[in-house]
Amino acid sequence: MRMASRIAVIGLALVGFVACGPRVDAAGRQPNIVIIYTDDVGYGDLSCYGATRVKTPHLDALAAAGLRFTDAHATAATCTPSRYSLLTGEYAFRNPRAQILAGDAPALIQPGKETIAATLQRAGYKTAVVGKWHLGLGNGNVDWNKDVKPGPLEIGFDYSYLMPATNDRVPCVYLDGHRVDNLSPDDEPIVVSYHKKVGDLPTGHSHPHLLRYAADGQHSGTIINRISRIGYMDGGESAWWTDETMIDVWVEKSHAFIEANKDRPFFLFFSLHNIHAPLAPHERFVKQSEIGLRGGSIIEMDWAAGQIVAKLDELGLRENTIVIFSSDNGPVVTDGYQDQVPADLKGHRPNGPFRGGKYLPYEGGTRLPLIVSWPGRVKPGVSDALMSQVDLFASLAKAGGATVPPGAAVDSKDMLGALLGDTKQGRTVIIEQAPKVLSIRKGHWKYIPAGKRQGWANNKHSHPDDPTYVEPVSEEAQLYDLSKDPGEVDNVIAKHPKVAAEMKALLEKETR
Ligand code: NG6
Ligand code: CA
Repeated sequence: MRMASRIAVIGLALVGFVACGPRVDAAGRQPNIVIIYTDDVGYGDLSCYGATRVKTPHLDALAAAGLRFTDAHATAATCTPSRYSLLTGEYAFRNPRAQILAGDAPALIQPGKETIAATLQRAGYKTAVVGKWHLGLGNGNVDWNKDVKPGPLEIGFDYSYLMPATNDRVPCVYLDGHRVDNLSPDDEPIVVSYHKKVGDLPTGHSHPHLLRYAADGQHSGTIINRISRIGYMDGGESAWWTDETMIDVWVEKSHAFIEANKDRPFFLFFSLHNIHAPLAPHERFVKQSEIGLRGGSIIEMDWAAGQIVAKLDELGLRENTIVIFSSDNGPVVTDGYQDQVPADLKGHRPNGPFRGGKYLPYEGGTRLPLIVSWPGRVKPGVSDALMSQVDLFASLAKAGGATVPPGAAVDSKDMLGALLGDTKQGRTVIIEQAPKVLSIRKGHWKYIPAGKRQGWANNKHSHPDDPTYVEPVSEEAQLYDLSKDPGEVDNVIAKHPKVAAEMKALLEKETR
């Protein structure tokens, strides 16, 4: 064979390998996988998604070098259900316990239930979760002074360093594996209750003058770091977190995990507390914000994402690492604290062009940023494929050369082709879960069934000028044509009764 044609043949073989061969690089390695998962970040909160009042240069760079999705969804408009779906590949509405959990709730994903971490672990990955958990721990009656289990280590993670629930819930301590980190023998024992006050620590109810900002009744439990939380705790003072330095802790733990595993495939679930209330970003980020604390938390989150990418670059791992950025549910402007956020927005629209946000059945509740970067593999661009986080399980398993065991991840479809930009064809149908209502998308149609209460009540304290606020207008069924009306203002159900009937039947079939 002549040299030129031999090169052509090798070239063609390489193209074929990249397009449809195993998901390994030229050296035969499985790609590392990093999911950067944020809390309550909306579609409009990143500058690469149109924000102008706040800049997210690190995520913009990730998007410019990768794929940016415009119709990608969390499975739910709240945290625990979305996280459950992401990790198990199962729609959360199938599990009645998969609702926003208290900070002392038992483990929602019990040992034996398959997770994406376990699947990748069996395929040779080292696996870690760093950051927010909010999927329950233990089996009820957790003693926070002893081993707290089962938790992530029992369902496929080799390493975990966690905030047990949310930043607005006790216990306000870090959990390193099974143990509360930094606990001192001199500390009073940690006690946690969601039913009654325990110990003598001041609460938002009894000592409102100690607070940096006022809170609603629900968020007026124990005060830690001048912020009152949901629930009550006592003891463990050496172990209390400081909200302002939490980001540095997460980044440091993630860096250490990446460094320790740089020579083998790893999966890191980097689960940020940003930008969930209470907002307490570090002063160095607040200083950069034009739109107050919420902007500061976005800038902090962007910095943290940049730190992970920089570590991959530094170690020469970037080419062979899939980095995925997304959020667990849509944005909320007032979520328990009087932190000046509504007044500080200055025209910023956390939900971009969409209606509603967190807790709501509208697109703002689940349509979120999704960025996928894999420099060795993904061609930069923008994709309008309809995507759901429930499919990350099957897709990433495939990318990592792992096998999904039979009966696991029942709702997860292999969407790797769409995720990597080989095709613009995503799902045809997704379910969007808001508290008390399941809606359905098929192509450009969106159907919200009639219902008593469609989940609006949770943002009733919101400011009427809040762009994510939705009047609890209608208990009627709603049909929207998103191709003409992405903002879901024009209910066209009367004009399209046949489409509505089909969507209703499909919703019932898919959620049975
Ligand atoms: C709600 C809390 C809200 C927030 C949410 C969880 C009240 C009135 N509201 O119950 O403040 O903590 O739970 O947010 O308590 S999530 O992003 O983790 O789903
Ligand atoms: Ca959330």
